[in-house]
Amino acid sequence: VLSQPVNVLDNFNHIKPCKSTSRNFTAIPVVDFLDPDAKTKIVEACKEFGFFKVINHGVSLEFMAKLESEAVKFFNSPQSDKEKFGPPNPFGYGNKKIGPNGDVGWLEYLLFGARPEIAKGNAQVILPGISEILWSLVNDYVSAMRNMMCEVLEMITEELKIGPKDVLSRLIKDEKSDSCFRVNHYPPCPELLSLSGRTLIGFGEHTDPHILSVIRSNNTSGLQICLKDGTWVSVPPDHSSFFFNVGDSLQVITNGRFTSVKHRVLAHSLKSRVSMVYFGGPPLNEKITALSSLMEDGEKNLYEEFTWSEYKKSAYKTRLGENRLGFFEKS
Ligand code: GA4
Repeated sequence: VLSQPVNVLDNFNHIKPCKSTSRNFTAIPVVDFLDPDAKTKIVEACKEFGFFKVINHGVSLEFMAKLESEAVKFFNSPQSDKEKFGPPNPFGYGNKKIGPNGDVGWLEYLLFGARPEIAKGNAQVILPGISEILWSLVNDYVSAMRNMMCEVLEMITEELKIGPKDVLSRLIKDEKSDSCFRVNHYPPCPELLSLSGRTLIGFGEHTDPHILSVIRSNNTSGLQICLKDGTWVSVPPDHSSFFFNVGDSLQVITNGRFTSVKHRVLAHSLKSRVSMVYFGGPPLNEKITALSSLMEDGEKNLYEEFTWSEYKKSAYKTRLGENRLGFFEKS
């Protein structure tokens, strides 16, 4: 069992001693896209963990590495150049500050808007002024992530037998889909070496507000997920695989069958971690509510109906670790 990490940015010079043990959790569900039972495994994983890893996904490591190295170039550029893209409102470059309400983490990042543009068959990435090459790689990467996420959503639909194949994937495919993309850089923190047993928060615990998120990182550890019993477990890094997170919206759409997974990232003492995350979101005016085709006789909605725009507005008023769905739970 992992103990509570200390947020070094708040009190680096007077960290209270805290024992910290970590264990590598080996039972993270792995879904092989070539496995005929992939659908079943995805749904089981979404129910139990809200999290799974995908292998044999068909996206080349070379392609992922290219974007990673272009992102690293950006993060290695002079601070004053990076700051030209910040602070994020909501897109742009951010350093240590997360969101508008005082959250901090040991990271810097780029946030992009990522709307699909079906006609052109690519993603339309919004961050004016960013280098052509980075822009183009992000566009291609976002398209690949959107396609993969649609595949996953269609497998879920089939497995749950909840009507037309695209009942969920259409939300992400929609031209107005409010998706976004983030590249995170967690610098190493060598001070941690002399503070044995202490941990430093890279990105504080939270759930994602969206439908689904898909994350890929380099081979540096740090990502942890919270199990249903409240235990935090480390996710062994794997630069060639993708990790899917169930977001709050999918928890609502499945009326609580799927779990929006709480996760966080801890900083590493010696290695930097680079991660890229695509967040699949619906159009702003889309009503987020339990799918009627999934409800059993007499089953009640766990949540008040809201639009994605209302949920986002509410989310941006919260601190990272807050239970954002709590405001919409029916009493
Ligand atoms: C969490 C998931 C995504 O990274 C994100 C985050 C957003 C931000 O970094 O600006 C938020 C956070 C995230 C949820 C609550 C609000 C908004 C920071 C914050 C405190 C881009 C998103 O959509 O919601």
